[in-house]
Amino acid sequence: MKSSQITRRELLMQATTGLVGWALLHSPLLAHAFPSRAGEVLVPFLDQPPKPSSSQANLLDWSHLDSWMTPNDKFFRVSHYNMPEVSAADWKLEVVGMVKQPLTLTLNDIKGQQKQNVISTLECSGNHGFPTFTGAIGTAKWSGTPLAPILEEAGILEGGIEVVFFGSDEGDEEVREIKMRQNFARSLSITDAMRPDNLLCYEMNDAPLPKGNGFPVRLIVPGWYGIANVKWLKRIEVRDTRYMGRFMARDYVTIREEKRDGKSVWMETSVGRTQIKSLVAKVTHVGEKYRIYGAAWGRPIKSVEVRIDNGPWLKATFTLTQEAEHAWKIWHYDWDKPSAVEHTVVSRAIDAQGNVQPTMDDPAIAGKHTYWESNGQVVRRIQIN
Ligand SMILES: Nc1nc2c(c(=O)[nH]1)N[C@H]1C(S)=C(S)[C@@H](COP(=O)(O)O)O[C@H]1N2
Ligand SMILES: [Mo]
Repeated sequence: MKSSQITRRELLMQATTGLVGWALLHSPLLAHAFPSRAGEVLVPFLDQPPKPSSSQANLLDWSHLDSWMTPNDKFFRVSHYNMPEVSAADWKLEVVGMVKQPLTLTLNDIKGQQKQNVISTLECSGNHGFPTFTGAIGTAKWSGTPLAPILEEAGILEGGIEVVFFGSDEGDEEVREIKMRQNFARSLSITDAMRPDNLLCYEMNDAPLPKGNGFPVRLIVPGWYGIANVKWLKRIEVRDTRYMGRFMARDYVTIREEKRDGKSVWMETSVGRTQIKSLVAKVTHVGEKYRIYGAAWGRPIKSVEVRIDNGPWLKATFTLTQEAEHAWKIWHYDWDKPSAVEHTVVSRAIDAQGNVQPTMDDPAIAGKHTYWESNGQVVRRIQIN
């Protein structure tokens, strides 16, 4: 049995039957658990947002983050229309439009293709856009077949510029009094669609995709915000014009006021690639030894810095050394003997090119009039006793 085929349940069974050492060496999941310190006690933030309730999209509770990978039952869900009932036996994926050879693929056809995995973080671009929505993020091992060879097999015709991905879920939309019953859809340019790490994904953390996360097949676009990762996929259509449906051109449009020579230029852009981001997830202590834990993601992260009150920026340490280009990095900073008063703690991520996660008053964030792509630094307040 290959380690990658071991399920979480099997792992838990091995853990309880005394094979913990073996499991630690071989398991992708346990090896990624946070190295917590014995007797560690959580220090609650003073500005703790309302506790995420299960009805609220199964949001991540940052202060209880204890693993690199998010278990399926704890993974957030964001769905704009209904939750479609899709039977695996009847499910078919059409690849149509400007292609030489239209395809109709069954689930078995997809599973019969080359299998590929990616461990990547999925974040809703609305995350941190408003106070009660701060846990729409998770990291999973996604498995499926690469999208590019399927598009190559269909053969994109000269003039095709976009690939539109349709889900099975549907809702009512209205534009200029025109009423439409339509499926959820998003598009990618041919270049973006052909990236080798995009997957037609049918497994999440080695289990079939849960119903709420797109069963039986969803698109996974590593490095892009949640919205691009179309669930309950049913049709892929190559087109010779830009697709301008609700989730490309009306919703999930960032409206930003930029200044050019003192004049406002209003930029409206479709949400796409993830932005650089980090945050302080939790603070714990063992006696006087305090530790700040957090995560950083969105771009290839080079370093993370922490700032306490108005002090200097201090270098954080990466807690886990796993390298996965599109997955969050977990970090910590050891905060020795903090004074027994109220403090602020904040982090900032720095990417490989030296770009720094902006503060909330940076024009990139302050000039943004919509809540999407809210990647500004998150300041937390904490009382040390
Ligand atoms: N078909 C379909 N795909 C969808 C959505 C949807 O409503 N319908 N929501 C999108 C949004 S906004 C996000 S953030 C992610 C969330 O993925 P998850 O529910 O698996 O966490 O799915 C995306 N894919
Ligand atoms: Mo989203």
